[in-house]
Amino acid sequence: MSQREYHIVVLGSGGVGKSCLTAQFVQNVWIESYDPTIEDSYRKGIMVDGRHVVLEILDTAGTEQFTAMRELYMKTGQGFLLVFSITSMTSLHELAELREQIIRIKDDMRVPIVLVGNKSDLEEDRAVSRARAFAVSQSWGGCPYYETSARRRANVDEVFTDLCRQIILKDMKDAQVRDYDNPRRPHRNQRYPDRDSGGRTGRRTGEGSGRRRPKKKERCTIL
Ligand SMILES: Nc1nc2c(ncn2[C@@H]2O[C@H](COP(=O)(O)OP(=O)(O)OP(=O)(O)O)[C@@H](O)[C@H]2O)c(=O)[nH]1
Ligand SMILES: [Mg+2]
Repeated sequence: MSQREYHIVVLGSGGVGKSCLTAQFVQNVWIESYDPTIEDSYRKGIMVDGRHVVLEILDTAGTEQFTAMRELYMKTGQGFLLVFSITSMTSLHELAELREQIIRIKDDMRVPIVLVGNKSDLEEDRAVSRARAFAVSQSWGGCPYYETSARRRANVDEVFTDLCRQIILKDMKDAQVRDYDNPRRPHRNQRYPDRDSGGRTGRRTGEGSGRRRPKKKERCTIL
């Protein structure tokens, strides 16, 4: 079974719990103290739907000063956990700009993103209603919304697994498009590999080739 490696970036304002979530997921530890992050990276292997994948997780600084660095990890990241604290409406608002920046830098509206409302154990200090956060996730193309508690280790595995699942799905769709667009590579579902004498495996276009491909525009509609 092939092993895939995916790059995940954890983003959000300072103090919302990015490092605590990451530490719980990777090391199963709870960190009570607050030590602002500069930048940390972790690796963890997990099983997702029967596949073994390795996650390379970048825990970023909430108080970001180096925009150039941010652009770099937004380019290399394949999936993003956008974290706010349910005790701070400002921390939710600040995510909108980050999301726009991700989409702009990657030039792709379909970037895998999970919206995470952390500190769900602090219900009495809640400043962001579930409905409000869910509405935001819907306005972001229906990305998943989870409430987590790093303190109680609630929904921690779920957010990373969901994001990973989205990345895998996108990877598969992108691979399909590449297969279609690269005439030198046979399509993985090609049914008649021996039909062309001389072992040609490229795309056939002419009348009577026996296999007609949909026009490019139609392919996009399917995806
Ligand atoms: N009650 C509660 N406190 C939390 C939770 N997650 C984090 N905290 C606390 O919030 C503080 C900040 O947590 P961090 O994980 O360091 O926050 P961060 O988002 O990494 O902050 P920066 O590195 O500055 O961007 C710490 O004191 C944590 O103990 C949670 O789920 N519940
Ligand atoms: Mg941190």
